[in-house]
Amino acid sequence: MAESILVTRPSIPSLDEYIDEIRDLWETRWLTNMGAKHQALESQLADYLGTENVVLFVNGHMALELALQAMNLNGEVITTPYTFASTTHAIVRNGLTPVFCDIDPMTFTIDPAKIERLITDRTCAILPVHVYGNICDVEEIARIARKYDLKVIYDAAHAFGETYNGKGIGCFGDASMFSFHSTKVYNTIEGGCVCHNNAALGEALQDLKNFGIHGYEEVYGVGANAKMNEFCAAMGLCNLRHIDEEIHQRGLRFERYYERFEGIEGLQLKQPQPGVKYNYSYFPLVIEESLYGSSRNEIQDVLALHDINARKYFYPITSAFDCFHRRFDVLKTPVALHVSKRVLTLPLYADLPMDRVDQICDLILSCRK
Ligand code: T4K
Repeated sequence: MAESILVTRPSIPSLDEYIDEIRDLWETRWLTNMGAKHQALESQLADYLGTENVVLFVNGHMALELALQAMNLNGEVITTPYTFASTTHAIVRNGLTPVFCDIDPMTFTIDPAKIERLITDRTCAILPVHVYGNICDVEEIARIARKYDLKVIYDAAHAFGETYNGKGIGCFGDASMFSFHSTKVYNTIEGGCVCHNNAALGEALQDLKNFGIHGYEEVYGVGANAKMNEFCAAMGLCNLRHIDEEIHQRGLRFERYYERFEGIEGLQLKQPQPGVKYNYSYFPLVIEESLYGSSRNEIQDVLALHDINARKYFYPITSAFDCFHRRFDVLKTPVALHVSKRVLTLPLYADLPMDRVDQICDLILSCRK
């Protein structure tokens, strides 16, 4: 019986490499609170991501939530509903109001042509998502933000290591959040960071992640505890040594899916974007039942019969979540609603055997009618 295939599987270093990396923790007994591994990782990540400053966090969600808090925002934040729960929750948990903008039908990122009509005198920020590692229209978003004096915080959870016109993707906007969750291209078990180039913001982030403490006797702010510990930072140091090979291996599997599905009526594939170095984080497939003959749900069920777990990232759209009790009108973002009902993200990870990629393609192609 073939091994079950999950939508993703974390890459980890050899046990020996990890043990070597954490060995000194047994001597120093410095396990958390911005220790040596934490400091080393912040500096190595700034180099790798090509950004001025990196502030590490316990996970991507807390990084995003505290980045919004650090900016002292009030009012409405224009964002996308086509994302993981974290993006919208970070806004709402800050007491801010999400205003949902529809997405571009090709990239699934926020449609910049629809942003300006949503701006009111309460708008304080735009929170776009580089979903699946598809890069938002950063230039147009910057133009709008300048015109209306809005902050821009990118949810770059899926965009680790990507560049746009040779520039690290974390350099755009006022801040960008990356997730280092186990399911991501690059992981620190749990973890995340905020990239920024603003000293005051950096200080606020440091405060918020450590109770607002400044030394033993001064507490400047009502912060949280969102520090990355040394074991996670050690995993990050190891995984960073292998990240280019990780992305290369993912790319080979991504390309195989692409070759097998390209040009088939009823299947929409993620398109390459000019100027973007992609990280092969996800393989989303948008299935149009009226052209393909089978629906997304039917295909997911066929894969499940073979113990293959493809996922509906992202269904439902966040504005439809039960926790919001129909507060938002999902019909105002018809493209996001349409894509979310048709999308299936296929298994993709560095050591996914190529014959299993072919098996997944064969099963999906066998559903064509
Ligand atoms: N913004 C965006 C756009 C995001 O996508 C995310 C996270 C965030 C913000 C927040 O970042 P973090 O706070 O998470 O750093 C998963 C991940 O938990 C989540 O990080 C990710 N997005 C989201 C897209 O996917 P679930 O609920 O689908 O996870 P789960 O447990 O079903 O795992 C997915 C698959 O991964 C499993 O089928 C098996 C595999 N897996 C998972 C884990 C945890 C493993 O093989 N090993 C593991 O340790 O959310």
